[in-house]
Amino acid sequence: MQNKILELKSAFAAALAEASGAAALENLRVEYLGKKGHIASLMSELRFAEDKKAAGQLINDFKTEVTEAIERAVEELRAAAIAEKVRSAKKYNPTLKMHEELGSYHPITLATREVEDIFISMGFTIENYDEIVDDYKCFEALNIPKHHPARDMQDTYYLDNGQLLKTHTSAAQNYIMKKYGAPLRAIFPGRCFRNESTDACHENTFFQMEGMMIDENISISNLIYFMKTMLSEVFQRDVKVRLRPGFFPFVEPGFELDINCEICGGEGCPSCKNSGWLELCPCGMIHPNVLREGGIDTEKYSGFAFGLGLTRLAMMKYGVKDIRDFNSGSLKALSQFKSI
Ligand code: FA5
Repeated sequence: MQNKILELKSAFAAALAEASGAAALENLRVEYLGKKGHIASLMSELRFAEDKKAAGQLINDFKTEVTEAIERAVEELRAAAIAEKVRSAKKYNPTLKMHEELGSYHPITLATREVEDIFISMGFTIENYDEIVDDYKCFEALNIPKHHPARDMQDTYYLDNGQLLKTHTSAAQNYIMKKYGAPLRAIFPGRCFRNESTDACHENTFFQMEGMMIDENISISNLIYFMKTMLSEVFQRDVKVRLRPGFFPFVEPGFELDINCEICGGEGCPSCKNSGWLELCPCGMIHPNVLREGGIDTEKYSGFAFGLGLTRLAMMKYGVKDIRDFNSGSLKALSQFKSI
């Protein structure tokens, strides 16, 4: 029995050294440890052995040896497979150019820059202003006291501390008047927020660009000149616009400047709420109360202001039918614009 075990041991060692691959190891396991394997037949021969106890011990030791050796070989095989996978995997190369395609500018950015360039060429400065403002800046400084019905048109999102997300870029008028005094020419683009339901031409988050010119002898004809220049430069062609009276507590007189819908050519479509016209750029002569609140001498100075709907301008300029596409994050829509 002892000799037989020794023979099997060296046969196993030789077979193990030869076995390459998982299938060979499994065959070896079955050959030695299986129901009809060598260990099982040694056990069945045990009853004929002279020293059953010692022989039994030897068989058990051999069984443990075989079991552990096969387990080790299987584990080595697995580790070698992983190492090979890692070795042959594509290595990260930090110098490699990862994306062939660069992004594109958002159409609002393009429209903003274009309008900015036009006003810079006419001597305006560009101002930046907060998105979170207080009630005074957004309403009271603009001649809209608490409980004024004009507030109903501009519901917004209020913070716990009483501040609010600005509803219009006019919220910076008072700050800029106080900062520069008169004379001044400034434009200030910005994101605006309104708590209202959305449709093809209304968003709850959109962009406006405010413009203000304050100097001696500023009149409505200056206002109309600047509006016309801006629109003909932006569109580079004649676009139909109409001016009609409009009410805003912070201007007197006030106007609504509408653009003929560029999507339907004025026939009426969802983009213009079937009217053929889109409110684009209300404007007017700055109300003396607002000038005074900004520290401007109303005996000497007058001025005009406008609130251009930048997002709507981008709609009309680029033929975007639904304003909600701008905030959609849809790469299909946005990647059509000029790449960086
Ligand atoms: C105002 O916000 C005034 N502050 C504009 C102004 C400035 C008047 C200076 C006089 C002097 P209004 O609420 O109409 O006005 O908005 C101005 C423009 O912003 C609109 O004509 C439109 O083009 C755009 N706009 C307004 N609400 C939305 C909205 N929900 N979604 C997209 N664009 C909007």
